Amino acid sequence: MQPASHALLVIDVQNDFCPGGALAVAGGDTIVPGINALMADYPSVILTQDWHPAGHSSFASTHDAEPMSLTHMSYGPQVLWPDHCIQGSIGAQFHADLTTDRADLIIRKGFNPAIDSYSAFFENDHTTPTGLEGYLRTRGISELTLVGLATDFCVNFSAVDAAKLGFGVTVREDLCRAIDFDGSLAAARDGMEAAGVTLV
Ligand code: VGL
Ligand code: ZN
Repeated sequence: MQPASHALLVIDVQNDFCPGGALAVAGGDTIVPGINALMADYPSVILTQDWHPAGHSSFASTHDAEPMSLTHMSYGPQVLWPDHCIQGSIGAQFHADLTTDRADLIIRKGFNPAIDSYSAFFENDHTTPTGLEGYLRTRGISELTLVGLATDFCVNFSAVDAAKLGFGVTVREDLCRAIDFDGSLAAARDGMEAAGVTLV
């Protein structure tokens, strides 16, 4: 068992990121048994849930644009995604086999209609906090292990933000799967390593 200062952060293991979902990540469902097993080693388990209102600004349909095209928001470049993880939808639910009972906290993100939120810590403006940092610090948690979907977007942004905030961060790549769009996985791995994230 890991010490009380160490938490497992499970990123966005939701139906829409699994095969058959709106933004399916290849093999996204295959990591579920391993994540469930890993929970036994951690005193604290935290889940994140991508949670967008219909008509969210990160959806291509909102802009009459092609899914996976790039646009510019006030906070910088933004990939326009297929509609996904709409609040209350089946697609937004956790994968049915994911053990959710162990979660101390479920943090939802991406609910602000005007700003996407890949990271569990900050919205994509890199300024608006989700509250997770305060939650972890007030509980004395300083070390994080990240698993989930997708390696190159929400896992990556969460891991880099956590490292910048001073948490010790390990990403279990075997328990993550990537969208790998336009070189995004290689760029994400470089960025995580540069930020001091341990990839295993
Ligand atoms: C994610 C794209 C859009 C993710 C969420 O969980 O990696 N990617 N929303
Ligand atoms: Zn999203």
